[in-house]
Amino acid sequence: MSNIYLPWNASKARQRDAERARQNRTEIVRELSWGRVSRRDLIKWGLFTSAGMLAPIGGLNPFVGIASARSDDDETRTPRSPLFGVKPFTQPMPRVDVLPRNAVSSLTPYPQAYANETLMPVDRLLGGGYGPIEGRPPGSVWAHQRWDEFPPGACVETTQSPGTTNYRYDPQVASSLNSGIDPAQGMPVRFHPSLPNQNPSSVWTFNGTIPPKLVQARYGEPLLFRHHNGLPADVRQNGGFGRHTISTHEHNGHHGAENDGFTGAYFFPNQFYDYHWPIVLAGRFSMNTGATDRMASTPDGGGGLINVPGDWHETMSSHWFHDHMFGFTSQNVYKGNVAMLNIYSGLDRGNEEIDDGVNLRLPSGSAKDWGNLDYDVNLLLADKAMDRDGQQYFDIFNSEGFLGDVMTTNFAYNPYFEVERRKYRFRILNTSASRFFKVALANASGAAQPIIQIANDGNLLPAPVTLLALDEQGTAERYDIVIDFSNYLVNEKLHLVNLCEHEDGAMPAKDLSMARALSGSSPDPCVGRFLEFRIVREPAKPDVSRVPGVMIPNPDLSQIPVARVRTFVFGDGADQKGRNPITALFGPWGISTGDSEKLNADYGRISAAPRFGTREVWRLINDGGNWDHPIHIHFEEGQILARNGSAANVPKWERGRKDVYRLRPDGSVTITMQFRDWGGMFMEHCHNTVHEDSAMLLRWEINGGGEPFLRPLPTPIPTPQGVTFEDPTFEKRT
Ligand SMILES: [Cu+2]
Repeated sequence: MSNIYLPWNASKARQRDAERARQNRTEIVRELSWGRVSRRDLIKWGLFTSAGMLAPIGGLNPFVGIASARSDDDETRTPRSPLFGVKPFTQPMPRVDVLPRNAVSSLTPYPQAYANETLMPVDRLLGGGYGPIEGRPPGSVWAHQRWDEFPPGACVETTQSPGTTNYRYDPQVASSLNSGIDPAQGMPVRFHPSLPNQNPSSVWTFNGTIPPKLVQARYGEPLLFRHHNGLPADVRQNGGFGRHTISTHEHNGHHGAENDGFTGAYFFPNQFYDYHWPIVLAGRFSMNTGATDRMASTPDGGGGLINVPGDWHETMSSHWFHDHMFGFTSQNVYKGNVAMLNIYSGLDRGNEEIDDGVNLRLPSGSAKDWGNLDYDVNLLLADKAMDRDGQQYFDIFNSEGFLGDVMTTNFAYNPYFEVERRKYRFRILNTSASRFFKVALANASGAAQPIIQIANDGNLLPAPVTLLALDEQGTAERYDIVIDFSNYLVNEKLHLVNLCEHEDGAMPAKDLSMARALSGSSPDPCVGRFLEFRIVREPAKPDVSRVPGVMIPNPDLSQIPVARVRTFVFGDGADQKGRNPITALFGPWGISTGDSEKLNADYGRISAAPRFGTREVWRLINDGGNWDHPIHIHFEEGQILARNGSAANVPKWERGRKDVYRLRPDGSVTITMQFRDWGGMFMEHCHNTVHEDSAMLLRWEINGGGEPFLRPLPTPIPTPQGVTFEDPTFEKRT
């Protein structure tokens, strides 16, 4: 298959045809986002074939333009996004915007264990009448687990909003560490100062602003995350994509399911949802319960440590949170519902000076007791696409995935970042809808330079790994790296380079050599240099940070029996048995549990129910060679036991804990997890968000045997006037 983007030098006629086809496709996305057609309709009309391509259609559907516009290969291609003459590396990269942590007493109304069912008038566009102010499902099942035991020690309050200029940008670092950006200047929503400002309806983000947000949290200090939905009540005020209902997933938070952002527990405009993130080590209620192990600890705010219960080998660091709205995750995340969460601990406290025998002293800074960001930089990567007017848009090329042609870091098109001549930590997150990256570091002459990978997903590795290129990085994966700029000279420039070439959204087409990626010959516009490092000065203070040879060894599971082995097969040609249009999705993609047929997502159906307190082995199998799937399992960290059946195939950088598992074409991954501490309904799905929305998702539930969790849990059916419940269905032996 040819590349989905037309080359720049395509003829005017080809560009015109492709533009017309693009507009027709965006019309489909719009109708879908407004709820005027369903995915089921699109399938019925033949818009998806089993191969996932847009197909010619008959007279049944309202999109009359499509059939005539589709005549050859160009019709599935798209015109390049206009860059209005903007050159790369001409704008500074903004550091992430830190959301303020406030006293819980600042919240009105005060948060509570059970959902707040106080009634308010509902907008007539949402059916009128009255509905609860909090969108969390009511009752005991959705009450915060162990609320009295874990009263929140801080809160973060934010509102999902249409795009607006940021007058409260707080990077928590001096301007000299933020490439000279003056946060008081006000930052409009745009990919570059010379690109058009985005319309409020084109971008929806936390507080409606850019740069992307960061929340800082620490173990032992439960956080209350109050998320307001400030999106338009009119579902059509969305710029043609994105749904105004949201559910916020703290990606691999070890929290009760009521705080996980379950795909069916979404809330409506004008409502809020209180997410309670207790931030405890896994094993909190079964290991080190007396908190006697100093390695399991958290910064006390004054240079010391407070011990916390649980297994310190489960300490996590780089998280993120994003929308998980059923069927609309790809659109909403792409639109801007994405932020990062750095979790600090005694081991990884974000202070490089404190020398207490626990602190790993990773590059960060030293002014504050914990959470210094001076030399600890969050990088959110995403490929974007713009329409003729320069407005962000979303397209269904096909159900294999969505590719943008404009590379962004922290929402900025190919920026530069000024650094000192010392070590930096970068927390790289892939927030693309479908695209994989493969990141390498090039010096001025184009030679690959060493990168030290220290973490994979939320977890510091047992030992650092030095690489000349990182592995392919799927959507939602986080790779934390250290770059030592002291190996270079002041005034030198280096670049992060993407080596991974796509032809479509299904999987990487190939990984290029550095020379090939830098040559400009790739038809994929997102290949090549995307972030420029400018070494501007010697460090302000001597660099005392370290990258220790031993970081976090894996939890020892050798004494824990395997209660059950399960198999999940990910592929196409799936069926939908569910009849409820609220809980059932349609699409080519699905998951089977072992030898059963593949099923489309139905969040009312329970496909697995591991027993509380046990350990299981899960085999994740990709049954096709023409696509890859980055599979995310919520709630519990896993260890990879084997790739394609062999432990020897597990690379060094995957020998820690993970929460996203790239299966690779025709590949399989065997993992092991324990199910501990909290209960409720969770998910397992492909994190190619287009696959996820095309029904590659299932619900699993922790079977508490009646205590302390109800079983099976009722399925929430949200409405603006309140959440109702239905009995779940089951897939054979769960
Ligand atoms: Cu997938």
